[in-house]
Amino acid sequence: GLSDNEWQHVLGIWAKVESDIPAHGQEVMIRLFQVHPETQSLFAKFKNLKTADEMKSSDELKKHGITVLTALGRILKQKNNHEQELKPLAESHATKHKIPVKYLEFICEIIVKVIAEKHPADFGADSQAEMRKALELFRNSMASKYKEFGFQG
Ligand code: MNH
Repeated sequence: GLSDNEWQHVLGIWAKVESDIPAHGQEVMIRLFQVHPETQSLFAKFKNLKTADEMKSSDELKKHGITVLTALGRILKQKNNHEQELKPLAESHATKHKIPVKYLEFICEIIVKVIAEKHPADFGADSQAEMRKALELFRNSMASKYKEFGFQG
């Protein structure tokens, strides 16, 4: 897990994300689909969105970005004890959406990049490393829960 100090930094950065969850979420989803187009095909409801402009004007996509970052924020706030909070998410992503761990890696890296672009003054190399560590913890827990749900991920 992370130290108290590392969590304090991670949650301090997350507070900046929370200053505008819709904009951060929208940017994360659009970037995910543009950098890793194969991820878009897993979303029945977003398959039809072709250009970045179409993505930008989709209320559904904006709403989904909010859903994702809100859920992730709730998990981060549990620090090293996220089991209860994470379990339903792992279950749906393992058994219903069938999202490979690799794609979780993609989105986590994009989240770090988007925060870095939006908050360059507050999110230097050390903070980025701490955020990566927190997201790695999240991913590792997702991966081990996936296996409990019979999905190799
Ligand atoms: Mn994801 C639905 C959170 C990464 C594909 N996701 C949801 C929901 C939440 C959520 C919350 C709605 C409740 C549920 O179905 O469990 N998702 C996350 C978080 C991350 C995440 C916190 C990582 C961070 N999700 C991903 C990735 C993909 C993906 C990566 C695919 C590449 N998620 C989905 C799909 C749905 C979904 C597909 C269902 C969308 C819908 O049709 O409403």
